[in-house]
Amino acid sequence: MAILKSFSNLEWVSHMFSKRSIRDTGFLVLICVVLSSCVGGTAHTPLLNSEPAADSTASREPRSLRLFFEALPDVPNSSVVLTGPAGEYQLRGMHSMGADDLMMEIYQPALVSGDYTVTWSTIVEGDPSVYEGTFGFSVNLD
Ligand SMILES: [Cu+2]
Repeated sequence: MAILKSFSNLEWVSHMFSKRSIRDTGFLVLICVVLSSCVGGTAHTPLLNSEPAADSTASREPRSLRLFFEALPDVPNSSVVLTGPAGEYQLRGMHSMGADDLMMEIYQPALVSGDYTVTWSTIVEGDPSVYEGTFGFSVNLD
């Protein structure tokens, strides 16, 4: 699976072609299969879970965000933006707890009832691709 994932990087594939290092038709077939799975269908995402969870409704004010991936995310090459009723929220202290996660504090302002959107971007260990995505959650403090 790790080998398949690294083949999904188009730059890497064209690099391989330019080096003329492909002599095995089986290898070519493999690349075609991998490329077609990238072009069509739903894009792969390494995001497995989050706190708050996607599409969930929190009844208490969330004070942190945590995103769980299928491999260790690279903190310096990651970004997370939280938007909601007050616009963009200030996050601070992004780190990993070592559980293939990104964790950060929701600094200010405090979250009130409403709908929120998390927009993230990251690179995970063993995969040169830059992944990004969006999910939403709600807060209902009533
Ligand atoms: Cu933490």
